Amino acid sequence: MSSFDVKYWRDILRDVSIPRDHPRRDSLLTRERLVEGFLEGYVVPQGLIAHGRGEAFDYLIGEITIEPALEAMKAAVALLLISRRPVISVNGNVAALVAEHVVDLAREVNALVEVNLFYRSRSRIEKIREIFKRHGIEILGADEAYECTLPELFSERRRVDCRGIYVADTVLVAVEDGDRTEALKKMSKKVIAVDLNPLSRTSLAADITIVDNIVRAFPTMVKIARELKNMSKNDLEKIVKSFDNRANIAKVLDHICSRLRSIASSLMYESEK
Ligand code: PTJ
Repeated sequence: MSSFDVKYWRDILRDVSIPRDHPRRDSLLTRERLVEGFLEGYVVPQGLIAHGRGEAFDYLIGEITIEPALEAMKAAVALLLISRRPVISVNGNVAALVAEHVVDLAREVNALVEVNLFYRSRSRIEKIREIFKRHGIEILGADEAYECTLPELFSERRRVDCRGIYVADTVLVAVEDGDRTEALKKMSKKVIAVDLNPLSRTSLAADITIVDNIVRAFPTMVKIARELKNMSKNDLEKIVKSFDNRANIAKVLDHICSRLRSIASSLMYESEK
């Protein structure tokens, strides 16, 4: 079997441009960024599949940031601002789609950024480290001298930075499978998740779940951080305390159900005309 031909795929991508008036242009351009990350060797093929699952949920939501997601983002930013050691965890998909916004958010809330990969390899870690260096920060998780292990987690995600996730009080994870959130919770850490699937294990296990596409959620959280960062600790704590994750996920599911019901009714109405 021949090896994967990166040049072949790059040539195909270069020759096909997405028309400016294509109704799904933004979504297709997002895909292209992931494919580019794959050809660069830091997004895994499984990351492309994971994105497709996210897109399906985004389609059901209506490809917009809904009110419950905004409420969750406000609580998440407030929690990051009052945390003593907040860490934003990044993987291949996050690096490909929102690296610049992760850096902006980390600066606004004074968080560290750490690379943590399910399909861990030295070369992927170095590539992701370079991306963040280009955006002006040195990330944790790349230096094996500082490696600690999360207990009760058997995937490569157990390998974390002793100066970062291991000692963090709050960890923000995005586009991630469920195991690590559960392991972080067992260590009494607060977990914020960005996940388009409201029913995923990550979504259900996290303290604050933001059901939104990372390409919308991260820039929005940067704006919210700029608005909230001068609030008193007391007021920020009130925002966090008044947030109920289960109720918020229920509101997301209600949104999806009523949106689908209304589409179904209009299709039925048209067919009866
Ligand atoms: O880079 P690595 O090695 O750490 O691997 C990362 C992947 C994505 C392959 C790994 O974490 C994985 O397999 O994830 P899952 O189990 O497929 O879960 C990903 C979750 O993120 C799913 O619930 C998706 O619906 C959701 N998701 C996908 N794309 C987005 C998303 N949520 C928000 N924004 C997206 N763009």
